[in-house]
Amino acid sequence: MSKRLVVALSGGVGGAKLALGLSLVLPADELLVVANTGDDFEHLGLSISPDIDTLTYALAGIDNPATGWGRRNETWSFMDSIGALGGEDWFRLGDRDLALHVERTRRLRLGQTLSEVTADICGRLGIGARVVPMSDDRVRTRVRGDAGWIDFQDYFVRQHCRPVVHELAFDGVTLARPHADITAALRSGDVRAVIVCPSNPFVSVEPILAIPGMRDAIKASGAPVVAVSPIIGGQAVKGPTAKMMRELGLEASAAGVAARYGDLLDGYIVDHADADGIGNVGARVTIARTLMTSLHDRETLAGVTLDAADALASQR
Ligand code: FO1
Repeated sequence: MSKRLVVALSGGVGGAKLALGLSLVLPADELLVVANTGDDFEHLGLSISPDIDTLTYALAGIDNPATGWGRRNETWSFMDSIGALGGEDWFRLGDRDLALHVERTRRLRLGQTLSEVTADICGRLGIGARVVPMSDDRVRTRVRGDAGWIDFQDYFVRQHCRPVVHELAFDGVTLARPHADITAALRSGDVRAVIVCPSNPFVSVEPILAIPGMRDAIKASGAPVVAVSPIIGGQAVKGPTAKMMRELGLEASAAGVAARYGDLLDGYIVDHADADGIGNVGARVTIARTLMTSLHDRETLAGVTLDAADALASQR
């Protein structure tokens, strides 16, 4: 039986680009995307799951290409009205995007699980690959700045990542269980590769890995684990990764991210800009263009990542 399932771990914007690339080079039934839910929060009475939605919109081809989050061809009447009423308009919910949050909130209140809602919405948007929340249990990323603990979206969006990050916490993660579809896939003996997408390692990937049993299940899968560096030339492509690393006292580099993943990685895809200083990161390094600006970039990087995994598997 040839190992054929690819399990990808992803947060929002950066990870979603590679997830889309993987979905374009793999048959739909050979890709399972594990979505971070640590960014989730309740806002305006709605249950918001930013990384799930960013992945869903990217895989459905209806994402906003300029921002990477939210939908394209959006209108903003609701936001304008909320602002005019003195409501909270710092977290931008477009009119079409809003429908998803309202409908998900309704279904969750009826007792459906986040994964059930996600699977149904992905089906309705024509997505063949599986997008599975890392857990149906509540996990919330919190950031400790100078003014104390705040929710992740307050840090990331309302305060534009300005607060100095002293500490991160994933509330609820110790009680969270990996979603059963993820553990079943990892135990199937049928996994070709586990791909760590180029999302923020701290707030997008670590919540996934911090779920008890997740790391062990990944290692027990027998599949090569290959990560794509989210840092290019010492900078994050988007978002606060490099700033966070410096504030957390870590080396803001591709090597620093690999060190953060510890002994999890078998392969590491690093951009040409970081090739010189990468050194020994405890994983086989592949140098490639990791900046994804076009669809072709996404597909090419997905191919590079899968080739690296297959090469590692062939040496096992
Ligand atoms: N990110 C922003 O920087 N500003 C926003 O107003 C914003 C709104 C938003 C709405 C829905 C959604 O699914 C994502 C949204 N994001 C916004 C992105 C989101 O905060 C981040 O992508 C993730 O939480 C980090 O990966």
